[in-house]
Amino acid sequence: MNNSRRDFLKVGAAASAAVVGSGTVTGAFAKEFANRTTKIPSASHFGAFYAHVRDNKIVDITSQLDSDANPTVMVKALADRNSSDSRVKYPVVRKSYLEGKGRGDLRGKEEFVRVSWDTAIDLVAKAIKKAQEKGGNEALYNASYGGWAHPGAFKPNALAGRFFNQIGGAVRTSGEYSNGAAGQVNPSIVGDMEVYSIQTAHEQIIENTEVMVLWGADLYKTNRAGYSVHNHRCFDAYEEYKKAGIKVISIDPIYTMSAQEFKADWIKIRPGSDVALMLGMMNYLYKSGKYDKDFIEKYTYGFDKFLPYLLGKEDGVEKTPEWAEKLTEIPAKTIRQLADIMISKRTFIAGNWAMQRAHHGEQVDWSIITLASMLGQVGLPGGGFGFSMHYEGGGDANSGKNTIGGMSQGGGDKVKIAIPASRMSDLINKPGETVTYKGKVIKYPKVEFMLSAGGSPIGHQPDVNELIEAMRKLDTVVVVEPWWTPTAKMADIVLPATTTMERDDVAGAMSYSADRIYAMKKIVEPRYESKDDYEIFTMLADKFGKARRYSRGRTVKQWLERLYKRSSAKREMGISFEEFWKMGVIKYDIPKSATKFVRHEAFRKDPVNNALKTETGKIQIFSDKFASYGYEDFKGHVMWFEPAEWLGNEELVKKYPLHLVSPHPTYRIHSQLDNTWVQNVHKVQGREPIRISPNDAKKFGVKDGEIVEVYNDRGSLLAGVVVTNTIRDGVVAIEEGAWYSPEDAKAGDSIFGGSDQRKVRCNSGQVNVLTSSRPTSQMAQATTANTVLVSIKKAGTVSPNVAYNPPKIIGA
Ligand SMILES: Nc1nc2c(c(=O)[nH]1)N[C@H]1C(S)=C(S)[C@@H](COP(=O)(O)OP(=O)(O)OC[C@H]3O[C@@H](n4cnc5c(=O)[nH]c(N)nc54)[C@H](O)[C@@H]3O)O[C@H]1N2
Ligand SMILES: Nc1nc2c(c(=O)[nH]1)N[C@H]1C(S)=C(S)[C@@H](COP(=O)(O)OP(=O)(O)OC[C@H]3O[C@@H](n4cnc5c(=O)[nH]c(N)nc54)[C@H](O)[C@@H]3O)O[C@H]1N2
Ligand SMILES: [Mo]
Repeated sequence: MNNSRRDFLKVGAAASAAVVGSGTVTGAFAKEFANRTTKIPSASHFGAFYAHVRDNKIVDITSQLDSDANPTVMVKALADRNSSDSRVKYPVVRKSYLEGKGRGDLRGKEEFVRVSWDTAIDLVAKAIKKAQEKGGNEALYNASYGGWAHPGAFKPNALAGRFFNQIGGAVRTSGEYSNGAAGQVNPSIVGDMEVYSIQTAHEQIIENTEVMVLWGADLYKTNRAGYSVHNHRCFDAYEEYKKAGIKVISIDPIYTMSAQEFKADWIKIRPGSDVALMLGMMNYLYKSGKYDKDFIEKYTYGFDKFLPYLLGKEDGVEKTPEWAEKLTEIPAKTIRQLADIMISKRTFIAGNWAMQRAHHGEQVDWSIITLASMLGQVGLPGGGFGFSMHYEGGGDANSGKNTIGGMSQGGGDKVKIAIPASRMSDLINKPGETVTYKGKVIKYPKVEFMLSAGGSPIGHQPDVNELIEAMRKLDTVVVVEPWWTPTAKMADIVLPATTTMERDDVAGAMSYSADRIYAMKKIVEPRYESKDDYEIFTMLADKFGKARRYSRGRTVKQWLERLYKRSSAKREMGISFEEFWKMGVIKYDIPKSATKFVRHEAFRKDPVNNALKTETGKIQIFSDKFASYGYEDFKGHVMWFEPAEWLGNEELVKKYPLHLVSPHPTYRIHSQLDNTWVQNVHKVQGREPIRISPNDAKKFGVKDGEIVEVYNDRGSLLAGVVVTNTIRDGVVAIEEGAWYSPEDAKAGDSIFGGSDQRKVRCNSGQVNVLTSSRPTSQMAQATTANTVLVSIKKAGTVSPNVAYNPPKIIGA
């Protein structure tokens, strides 16, 4: 083994150290700067950083280079965001709501009135009690999704959940937007969600992998930010992938950042057709006798029950490469070649999550697992599959130590209704109706009260026009936010939260490497009247006589110390909390043995003692349990189901000829940072870019740099054209997360106008006005944000985009 491969992590560290010490002139500037500012350590999803502060102002942000190997520009925008004009300054209440008139129909359209904290908290508590009287706790909906607000221990969604649990619970969500289809079925297929599991170590890939198939995985882009605090070390590893000469094949409608970096071969798949491609490959592998019969025999169950389908004996349609060519538009010859390369070389399939955020998304990982089983390399170093290489530095070796956890939601939830994430509009619109979910049936209760903290439903929910109309039916909507996001604008009561820069917190990182604990120290004083999420929910709990139970009488510092107690730093290394807080960061070594980790190796070595937690202990190519559910659109084995919207739908394509995908943003986390200067790097005339191929641009008569209207039956938006060869013909891409703002938002402020929600164009390019809330299937009921057809045309006259303006506030 060559040294540079083995030692790449060390090399990465040395390279960043060199940056710190370089240059005498810059050194002098740094010294002068240091004399005038205080340097305070903190951490974010974008990386660990120091804030340089003078007179309660953040004058610069620099990265903690020994914890962030390859910083991105996004971390710099955090200062701007903190002091942005789009901060929520005071508690406010929508005018008619405050006047006791309700008028939920005016949500998002009406000005707010500044009130005191007492009044605001009182009104929230009253609304909760009113809803409880009407429908019990089932009338309360805790819409605090996800935990993407920040990487600290005091996550707003956990704090909200903790509050509701103290008062008997609320309706919650189950599963995710991220991987709500695959994550719900994988455990029954391979005994683990796989989407959040430690991946085969980079070192094993570098040493052993000959072919890396990026099946929609954009490693370079989605690893720019992390759920905890991204260390960006994977980019050093990827350099070693390149040096090791790994052949990279990218199967994606976009020639992604990663494809470009790796100079990958590009398979320009039609969105939504990957399962057909895989079935074509599997059919070929079977008929040519090239597949790994021993692996199938020893490690899988039910191949014989899948074969009749693959060979067309069940439905009269054999899933040949020619059959797959028609669906995928990938030549049958290429399909065979792809299968041949993968069976003859040590091949690693890096799956993604976007493919399963699509109609019948449940089939995607299952097909990859079935294909990988036929290839027979599961559990071999550098072979098999991984569904998280693109996430949280997947491939990072694990320290084997404990970092630090977050605040728990505690017990007390008596509601027991968790609706699948992404069913939120249905929840509001369809009380009394039922929904199937993983073999069970859930009845939607009638919700009256909705609270969101630490997430942005008007950002994340598909078919956002449907959600806006649904939210207007509720009795009360409460949003806890530091910024005037479109979700805050849709509230009756907005409670201004401090940011992580305005209070103390801690973060463990990363999910897979588990080798850092960061102090997230208070950097500046809270802006205006904002309060910490913890304080806000303690105040609310107090209205129900539960403040003591909520807080256990502990201050934030006391909680942090308590959470820290369980870390290896305290338990094994004996570092006191005070020492940690003074140092600002704790680093654990990664043992050499961890770099040998190969996913599923234990199962491969001993499938009896290390049986998978599945029905048979083996990989379920067929699942009797799944078959027993009797669903129309999800059966006992992998199948090709035609998506409701895709380029293969000849009728629909006449009206809406382009497939729209909405990848995760390169310069944001979802909607976060959309209100900062860093967006100038990519926005076009202040709107979200739409990527389109040169052929399509010509066909639709649109030019690079101009604003166009993108539309379908669900809505329309304005986006800025980027003509590029890096997207396949027939496909356009708009990244998710632009702040919704209808074109008729009043000039001077940004209160939504628009009597007909579906007709008003979104002026900033929020892609979810176009996506559909159709579920993946009766099984997982997950989001299908990538199953969308649209058309585009010239925009005509446009007005300024006021998405980032606060609304009009009376008395402020
Ligand atoms: N079309 C389309 N839609 C998608 C997706 C897609 O691929 N395509 N992806 C989906 C996926 S996978 C996800 S995970 C979701 C993400 O959806 P969200 O989780 O809603 O995304 P964020 O915009 O990160 O929301 C975090 C919110 O927390 C707020 N916040 C930050 N700090 C604090 C704090 O200290 N206190 C409080 N109270 N709030 C704070 C931020 O301002 C922001 O509004 O989007 C989903 N939506
Ligand atoms: N910078 C940044 N990083 C992030 C996030 C962020 O907001 N910003 N969000 C984080 C979160 S919450 C999540 S869930 C993950 C998301 O991780 P992913 O879901 O994997 O990421 P996406 O960017 O949505 O999609 C990746 C690729 O899938 C391709 N794709 C779309 N449809 C198809 C299809 O039908 N077939 C194939 N083969 N490819 C398709 C897209 O073109 C895109 O290039 O990213 C995480 N990382
Ligand atoms: Mo996600």
